[in-house]
Amino acid sequence: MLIRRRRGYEIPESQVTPEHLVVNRRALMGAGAALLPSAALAQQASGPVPPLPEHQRNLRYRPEREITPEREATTYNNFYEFGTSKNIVREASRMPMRPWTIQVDGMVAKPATYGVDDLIRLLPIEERIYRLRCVEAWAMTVPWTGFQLSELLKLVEPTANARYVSFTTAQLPAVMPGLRQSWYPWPHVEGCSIAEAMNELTFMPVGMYGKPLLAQNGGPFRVVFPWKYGFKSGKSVVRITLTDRRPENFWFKIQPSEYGFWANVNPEVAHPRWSQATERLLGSGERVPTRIFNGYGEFVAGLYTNMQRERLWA
Ligand SMILES: Nc1nc2c(c(=O)[nH]1)N[C@H]1C(S)=C(S)[C@@H](COP(=O)(O)O)O[C@H]1N2
Ligand SMILES: [Mo]
Repeated sequence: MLIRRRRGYEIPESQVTPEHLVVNRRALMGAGAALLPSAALAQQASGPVPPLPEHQRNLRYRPEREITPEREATTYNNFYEFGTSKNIVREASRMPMRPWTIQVDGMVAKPATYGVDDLIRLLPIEERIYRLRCVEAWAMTVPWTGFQLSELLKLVEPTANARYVSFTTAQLPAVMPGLRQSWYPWPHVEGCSIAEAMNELTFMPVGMYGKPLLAQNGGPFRVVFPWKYGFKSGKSVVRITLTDRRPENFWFKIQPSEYGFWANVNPEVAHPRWSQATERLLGSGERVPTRIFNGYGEFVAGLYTNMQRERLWA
């Protein structure tokens, strides 16, 4: 069912993936000595993670690319709480995944705290294959299992004054060595407008490749906005808050000139330090053209009409 085709523009991988922040990398090296070796971190017990219930693939969201090999998607990760390298699997594997609760609060009629397994039981889960485009210009195509955020929001009933949704991710100092890098504005908070949250594409994965979501990919529960740069897709979410104020997101606080609130993918708007015209596919290493809204314009372009004065692209 996957569409496989050869592309005329295939070129050998030659470009090194740029890093988010040259400045902070330097700061990091200076502070490296202050980091404890991970073996010294307290280990925490995790309850068992049940397998995912039976579910179907939703064919409405066409990958238009080969699925990234599972091994690549689960071993090349961006998760600063565990470290700034792309190789954080070992650190992430120490994160306790059960019990895991998600608090949904703010401007809602029925605030609630759910166990992740309760949500998996309560809401219709399905598989969707989405492309994910990191602002650093690498990309992957992943079969996520989860539910639409709009289904969860229906349970809590947002009030009429709710205009934004913020996602707060886990802050577990005992297992997250990255939190000791105190110049980062922890916890990782991301946000979107209520219209974006209600859009059918906004997805809350609890699984990947048919299995429960691994810690390094944001297990047990994350958000994915496939039309935005990857930094908007917060991992290991513990709280979802409806608000009337635009949330200040993590990367915006670090470098507002490079990482805006909307952060929609656009090949024609370069990052201040590199082009966004093409992207490197994890696995094959192939370089392919980037598409506006990461190829999801038919679903989301309408969200941004009459917003020309906003900085929509990154
Ligand atoms: N909590 C948290 N969420 C995060 C990040 C992070 O460092 N911390 N990195 C983001 C970035 S920059 C990207 S590209 C994606 C990467 O997701 P992946 O490792 O599953 O590919 O997660 C996003 N979510
Ligand atoms: Mo990213």
